Amino acid sequence: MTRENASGNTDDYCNILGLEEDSPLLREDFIFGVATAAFQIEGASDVDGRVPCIWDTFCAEPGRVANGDDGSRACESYRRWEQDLGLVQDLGVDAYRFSIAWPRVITDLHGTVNQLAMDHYRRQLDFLNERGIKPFVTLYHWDLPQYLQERGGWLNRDTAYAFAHYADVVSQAFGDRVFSYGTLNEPWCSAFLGYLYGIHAPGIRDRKQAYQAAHHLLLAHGLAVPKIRVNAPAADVGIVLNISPSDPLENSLADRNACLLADMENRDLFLQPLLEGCYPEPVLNRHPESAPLVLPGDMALISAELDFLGLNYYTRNRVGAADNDAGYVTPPYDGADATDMGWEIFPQGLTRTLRHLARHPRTPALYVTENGMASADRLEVDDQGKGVVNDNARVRYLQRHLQAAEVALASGVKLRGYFAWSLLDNFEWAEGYNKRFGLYYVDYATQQRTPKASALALKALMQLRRKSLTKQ
Ligand code: IFM
Repeated sequence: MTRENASGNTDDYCNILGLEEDSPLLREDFIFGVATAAFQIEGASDVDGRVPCIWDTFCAEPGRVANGDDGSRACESYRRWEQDLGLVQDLGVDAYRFSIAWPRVITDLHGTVNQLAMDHYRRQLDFLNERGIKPFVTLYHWDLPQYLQERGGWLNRDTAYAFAHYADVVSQAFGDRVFSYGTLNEPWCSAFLGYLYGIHAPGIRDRKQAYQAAHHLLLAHGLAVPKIRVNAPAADVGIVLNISPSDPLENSLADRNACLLADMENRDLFLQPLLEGCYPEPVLNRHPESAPLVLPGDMALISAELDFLGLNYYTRNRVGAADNDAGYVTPPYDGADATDMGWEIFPQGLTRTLRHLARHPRTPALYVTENGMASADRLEVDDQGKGVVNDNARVRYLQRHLQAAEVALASGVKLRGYFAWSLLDNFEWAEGYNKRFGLYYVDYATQQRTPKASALALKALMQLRRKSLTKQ
């Protein structure tokens, strides 16, 4: 194993992701994949009739995004899609999770469908299906069309109906070409980072608006599910949540109670409506003035049966009691084992969260739909003049989280798959292009992609799995 000088030969990486040949993660039916999102990779923000989205607007506002970066170019993946899907194929994974850009597909308030965009995504789906790679499509990964924001965005109930129309159009056209439809990616981020903390588009800071946005996002999901089921009866339908478990800053009663509050607000405000058709009472009781307007029938729609729940897992939260509006604080992590985002590396939290989810009788099959880390990767040149990126910390991160997933699976959790975030370095929202999460390094000046050690390690793991499966 020549880790110091990545040669690009996957034999050198034979099993550095550390799974034994008989690991349940290496069984044939366990799905490995990589994930991306449209706004983060596509660029081409004004090509083929795409209209602006809230992130185009947000990026144009001074001080919102690091270095004033925007998504107009990103990884140019709209144009280079064939090359990028080739990278997915080369990794040898089973699935590719990517999002469709709503502002490409539906271009105005009347619901007009843009055929050029539909053709583009159909080509991608055909490419994947022809090569036996399962397409996991996310319908909403934060790129709300600006024309809807001008009508109030997620504060306007009509946005939920507009989403259902968009989901109907996409699922009618693509049907079972899609293996799995995820309605929303991380509605917590859309509602809380967008409307409570103001660090994502549309940049608002207001708890009442955040809770209302959360309800309309969940309603959008609930309205879309039956449409997708009719149009794509063989496809799976689900939703993706980001969950970071909470641990007390100090082992005091006050901090332990603060953790309960934090988990209820950040996790249960999204999970409980989906699984039980109601919002967590303690959250509404603490913030009665912020309770969302819920109309009769909404909760039944939101809690319809799902085929899967996706978990995006990165870190845990350290939580302390506070005399503020929320009742708790989550101070930045100051330990040495942090990623480039400043997030603590805490694989045990993945096992814990999967087990927590699995305990609920209505929890459907689970996937880890995102897991990965940002690191300050450097592109180097080896003796043969070849580009190499020794992202050893990421390899170790993936290894530890795969092992944590394996522990959960072995203890009976219905975990069906694992997706690494992300295929490529890309636009990391308010952090712009500063933070690199990719398995492939992107040189943004030349748009050249270089496999990092982590890509070679995943590829080697997929080869090992194929070998052990053919032996059986
Ligand atoms: O890049 C994001 C992604 O869009 C959603 N989940 C978390 C990732 C890392 O921050």
